[in-house]
Amino acid sequence: NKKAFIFDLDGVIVDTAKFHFIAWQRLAASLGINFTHEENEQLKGVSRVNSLKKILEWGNKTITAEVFQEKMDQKNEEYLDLIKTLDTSDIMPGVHNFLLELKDKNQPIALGSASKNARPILEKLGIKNLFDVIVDGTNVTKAKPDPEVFLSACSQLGYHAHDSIVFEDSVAGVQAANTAGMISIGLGEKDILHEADEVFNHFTDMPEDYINTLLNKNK
Ligand code: G16
Ligand code: MG
Repeated sequence: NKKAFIFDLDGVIVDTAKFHFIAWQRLAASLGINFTHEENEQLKGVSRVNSLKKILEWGNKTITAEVFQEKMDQKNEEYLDLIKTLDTSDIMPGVHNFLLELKDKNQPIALGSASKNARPILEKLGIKNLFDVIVDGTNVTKAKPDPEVFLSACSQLGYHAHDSIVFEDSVAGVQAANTAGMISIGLGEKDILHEADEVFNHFTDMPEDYINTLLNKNK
């Protein structure tokens, strides 16, 4: 009895949202745009390009293609600087144990992230070797809510979408999983992630033996 377990990165495995927020806020300020926490919520799971497009839209600002590229690079440099000190202690509560339990049960594990920085981040966290397949922002052309990232992950693992389970913290990511026909488990607030099949605040809030429950669950 096996399923493909697919994990989002930012907001599920590690709380990088706060660093994305700081980096985007500085970037927005450099363009004379005020960027709020609420707006940052809407950028969760959204690719770098689409995030900048949205910020410009909210700020009613247009820039040339050249400046757009510069600003993207600037944001990423800032972000990389902020995450320099990430280590094992930054793995979100319960995640490490959950991954080890899956390994113990011989279940296939994949990463499905929009981030182009996913691989170096997993290395910093010391858990890259736990993933059988990694699909990130450098491997896909269509961003969440498009299901491409998750479909690619499950097919690389050799599983059908309906035998796959996605762990997501973003609305766009939950929608991507649902569109793919996968079981969607939301990590975060129930009222925001109401489209998910089930929602928990953290992995530590999952009931005893939840992996077995999932293995017997159908979409
Ligand atoms: C993450 C974050 C997004 C971020 C995106 C791109 O996706 O949730 O906020 O904009 O990656 O990241 P980068 O600029 O590092 O390429 P996910 O899918 O891991 O939640
Ligand atoms: Mg996320």
